[in-house]
Amino acid sequence: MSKLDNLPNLYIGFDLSTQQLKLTVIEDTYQIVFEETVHFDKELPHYGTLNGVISNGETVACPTLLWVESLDILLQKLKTKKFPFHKVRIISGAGQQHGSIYWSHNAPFLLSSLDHSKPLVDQLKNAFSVQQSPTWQDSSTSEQCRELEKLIGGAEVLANLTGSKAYERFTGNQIAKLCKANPNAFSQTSRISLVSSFLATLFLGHYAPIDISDGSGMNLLNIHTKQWEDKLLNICSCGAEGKLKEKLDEPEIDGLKILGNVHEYFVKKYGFSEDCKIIPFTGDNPATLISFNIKPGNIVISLGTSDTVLLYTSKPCPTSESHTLCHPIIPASYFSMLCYKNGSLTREHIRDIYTKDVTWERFNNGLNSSKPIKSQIGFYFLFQEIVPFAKGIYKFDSNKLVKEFVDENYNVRAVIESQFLSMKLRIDKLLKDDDEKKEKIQRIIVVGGASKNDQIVKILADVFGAQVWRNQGENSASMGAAIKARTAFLKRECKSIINSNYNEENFSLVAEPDFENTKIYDSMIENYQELEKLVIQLSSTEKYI
Ligand code: ADP
Ligand code: XUL
Repeated sequence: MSKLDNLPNLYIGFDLSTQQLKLTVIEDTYQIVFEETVHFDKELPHYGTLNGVISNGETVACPTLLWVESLDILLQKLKTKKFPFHKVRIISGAGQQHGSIYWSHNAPFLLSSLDHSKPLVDQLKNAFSVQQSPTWQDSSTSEQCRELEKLIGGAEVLANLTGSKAYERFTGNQIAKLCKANPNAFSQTSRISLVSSFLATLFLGHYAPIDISDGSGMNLLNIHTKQWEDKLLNICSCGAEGKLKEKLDEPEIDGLKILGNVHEYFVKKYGFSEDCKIIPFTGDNPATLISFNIKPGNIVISLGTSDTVLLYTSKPCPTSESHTLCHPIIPASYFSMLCYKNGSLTREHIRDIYTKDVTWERFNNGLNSSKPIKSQIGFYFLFQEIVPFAKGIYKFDSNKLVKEFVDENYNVRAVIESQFLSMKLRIDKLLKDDDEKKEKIQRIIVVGGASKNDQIVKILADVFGAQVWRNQGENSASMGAAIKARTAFLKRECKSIINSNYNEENFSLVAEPDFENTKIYDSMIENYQELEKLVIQLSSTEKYI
């Protein structure tokens, strides 16, 4: 830790993501000085998770105590490495979006009286009214979604109000399911947190508010007034609107607000300063947005467990396929997002079937030794996809549904191309509707686990006909959270809060497009769109699953 000895101030950003808890530490000039992770399946095997979750059909959840325990494990790793906790000025964090945590009526007492001589997990056993937290991969609430859209006047009305039509993973629909299926658990709940505000709560030792950016992923927040919408609370709580409002408390509109000091537990156990501050935690996608300070003409594509696309928008522009979210730190700003459930886990699945030694190297050999073939298109919805709402694996050769491509190795290329064609199709639609963004995409910034793969990233450049860039650091969400912490510190000192991390030197060009390939992809996109419509139909009849 000697490199940290001369630094006066440190800022921590966490990311409680699907498969890991990650931490990024930066110093005053926004340079990353330390990173650490805890991998759930590997380091907490006693919870029995696979890829960070427990799935039961369409229901996908994570034992809440796993997340609690992972925090002590992560901080213990830092302690072992003699991390200078006392230099941390502000902590912020990010979390996988939409997941919900249900605190019991005992929780406020248990949280405030945490004893540093015992692990968090032993002390918070009775702090939850629901033991498994639904996560963003859950798709079990279609019934609640249709009901919500019906009662509010349609999907478009809901999208205009909340930034999104009804989605299975959005927290309002998860709460509606709980109210119906387990009213007892609902009444035993004193507070509902998102994953982000849950982690902030642990650090504060009292409930942290839901920030408006992560709160935009609930189908409950009016993104214009930035308040909970009573009609939606009513529908999602089986009529117990007032009770739900109490359990959610006011959303926090100031993403840089000091919520309080770190709880004594962390001071005594790890050596944080008593004066270390906690600010609101936000969703992983809003935090990623912060870390890149996106301008018009730039988009961020995250290739993690989920694949997401983030676009700057000057005004809210809800569509039936994208999400509009409030900006996490700039008041009156918004951003647009696309989210795909079939990201890295689906790529891994195809890798494991079609490469003999199950490595990314072998997968990349498959990419290198093939070229785009206009007539071969695949759709790989191993999990219930969000955009489009479809499930199953479908392959087409010259527009005919086939069991397998002539060369089965083509699947490796097709799974990558198909995802990027889908993104391109939808981004073009979003850009067409926004005056400020009519200009062409100039730069794509890639982040997330699969962004390390140069061959995958090369196909991205070809599909979009644009340069692809990467920046320093592994984890953009925890980095964004750390920048948020640093920004809050500057704000306290009344200094400029311009994000000075957005520094060209931090970025490197990783792929240039080959325009010959771009022409082929451009010529495929119309056909792709038609075949996708067919796939949606086939998927709804479940004929080919
Ligand atoms: P999370 O969404 O949980 O934050 P990450 O962004 O760290 O996760 O992404 C994890 C995923 O990254 C893994 O599931 C793995 O499939 C993928 N990944 C890691 N390295 C590579 C690689 N070289 N090529 C393709 N995918 C990779
Ligand atoms: C976004 C979404 C995912 C999670 C993954 O809507 O569901 O990107 O945030 O962590």
